[in-house]
Amino acid sequence: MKMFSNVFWLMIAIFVTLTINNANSANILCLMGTPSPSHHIWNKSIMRALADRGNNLTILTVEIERSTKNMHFIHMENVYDAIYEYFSGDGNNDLTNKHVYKSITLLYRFYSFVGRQLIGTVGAKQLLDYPIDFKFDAIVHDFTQSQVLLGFVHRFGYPPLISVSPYGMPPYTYAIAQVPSFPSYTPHAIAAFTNQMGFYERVRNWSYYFYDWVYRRFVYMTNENRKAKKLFGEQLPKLESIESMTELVLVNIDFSFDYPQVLPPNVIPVGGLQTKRNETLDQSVDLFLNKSTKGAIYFSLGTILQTSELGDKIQIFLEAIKRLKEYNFIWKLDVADHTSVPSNLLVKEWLPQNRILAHPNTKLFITHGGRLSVQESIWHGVCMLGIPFYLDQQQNMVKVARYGIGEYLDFNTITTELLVESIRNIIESPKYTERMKIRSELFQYQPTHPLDRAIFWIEHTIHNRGTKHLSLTNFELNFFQIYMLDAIALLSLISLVFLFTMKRHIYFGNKKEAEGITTSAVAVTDNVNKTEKIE
Ligand SMILES: *[C@@H]1O[C@H](CO)[C@@H](O)[C@H](O)[C@H]1NC(C)=O
Ligand SMILES: *[C@@H]1O[C@H](CO)[C@@H](O)[C@H](O)[C@H]1NC(C)=O
Ligand SMILES: *[C@@H]1O[C@H](CO)[C@@H](O)[C@H](O)[C@H]1NC(C)=O
Ligand SMILES: *[C@@H]1O[C@H](CO)[C@@H](O)[C@H](O)[C@H]1NC(C)=O
Ligand SMILES: CC(=O)N[C@H]1CO[C@H](CO)[C@@H](O)[C@@H]1O
Repeated sequence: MKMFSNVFWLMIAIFVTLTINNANSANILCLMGTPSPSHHIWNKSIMRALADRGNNLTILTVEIERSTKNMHFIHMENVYDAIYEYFSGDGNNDLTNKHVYKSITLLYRFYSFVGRQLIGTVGAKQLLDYPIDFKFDAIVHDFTQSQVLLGFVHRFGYPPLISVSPYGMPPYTYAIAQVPSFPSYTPHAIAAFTNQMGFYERVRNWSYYFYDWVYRRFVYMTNENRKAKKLFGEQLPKLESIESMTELVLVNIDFSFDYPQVLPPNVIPVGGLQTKRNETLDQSVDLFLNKSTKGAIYFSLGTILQTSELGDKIQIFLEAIKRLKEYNFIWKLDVADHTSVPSNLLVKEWLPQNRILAHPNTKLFITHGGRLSVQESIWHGVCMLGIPFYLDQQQNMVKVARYGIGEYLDFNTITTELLVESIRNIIESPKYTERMKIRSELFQYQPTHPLDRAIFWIEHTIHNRGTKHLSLTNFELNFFQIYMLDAIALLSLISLVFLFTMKRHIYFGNKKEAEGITTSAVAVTDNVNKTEKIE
């Protein structure tokens, strides 16, 4: 009998474990169409964590990755090649443009170009040819761009849609989650404003948002719809209506660095989730970091910029490094010729950035000011010297300088003297480090790590499939309704009418006293006259 009950309980336990495992393992489709290796790092953190928890991931991506047990990659081929060609053309596509309207236009043109590449790939066709009854429990879409891929939401019968963006919180997040947008508080990502804007800047910022909205809605999305229909068929609903079905939006912001703003309950800030990624630090690199007595400086201009774009300026950097003998430099650089590097410099094509920034001897990060880099730097409390190139990098560095946790230089006017002086200044004056410590604590002092939060909310959404109980887009409101402009207009009208009649009423009262004189104006003068007469 004892034996029997043991077996019984064992079977119950096995049964329960199996069911729990089942509940945990969902089939998730990830649509990752943004060609940017740094984005890759960000969403890979999410995808790896989801896979580790037993979910089965199908990942449509432009990156080349080897599939593992729970991560099945479908590669959209040759997208990077096409992009390099696109940018190496006549310079018309150059995203380093400083003019905001032009930058916004160029960015959407670029997105559109990428969209065209994506739908032509074998990878996209392969996913399209999945068995007709293949079921996904959720779709995770990188909504930074690649709106054409939203056709897959329709193709797979509308499982819950989860939108993620490593690119902070793009202005078009409002389009998918009806985020109340107050351009008065939140400068456009590309504009180098701070959040305390004067009247003129507010007007300009507002016009950036408006331009962004008009361009996206009437040019970009129209094109994307046309492309998507080519791949998914004419019966595909509008991509705008598909994207607004989003149940959950994970945005790469954190208020320790990003300006505070109002968010609907289904828009979750998970900024900095990539800081939890698992990297291995070479022993030689570790040793090099340890060797310098005064500290090490990490130098990386991101994953997109090619060394060739630095041109002759590379000498300026090398000279500065030579002069700063007391520090060891580690430079992430995709160049093979390491012959003429100074002895205090280590050059590598790839480096585990997160680990290096976490190293106790790292004193400064010379960065292009990309969002992910800035976040990692703050998380690990390393001050920054920025050399911003394009897109949001400028704004990020303006913010860094404003918070007093670093400085930035203009690449075009950079000199060895400037570099040496700025580096010394930041490392040697304690105020930068002190303020950075405060920011870093603000960032880290959270109930959960941002990655755990992201995973929690994804699983929460899959679990409560289809309830959309956190989503403001349950109510279809237009711009005027959201900002109550219609109500304000009506109330203003009523108030005006009321004031007007009140005025008449007052005059009417006078009129009575004035014994039947018709126009109030006359009545008033008349009254005055009368008073005078009486006196
Ligand atoms: C992560 O996102 C980036 C940008 O959206 C994308 O290019 C990349 O393919 C994604 N990573 C994976 C593993 O799919
Ligand atoms: C996991 O995903 C792969 C790739 O989409 C698919 O072939 C496989 O059938 C899935 N496994 C389960 C158990 O659904
Ligand atoms: C990190 O990587 C190491 C070595 O690759 C591995 O042993 C460890 O389990 C990993 N940790 C996590 C949390 O994935
Ligand atoms: C470098 O220093 C750190 C702590 O300061 C230590 O944990 C690590 O083992 C050292 N690495 C080497 C290769 O000496
Ligand atoms: C306060 C602020 O950031 N002002 C900026 C407004 O925009 C112009 C042009 O983009 C900048 O030059 C100002 O610095």
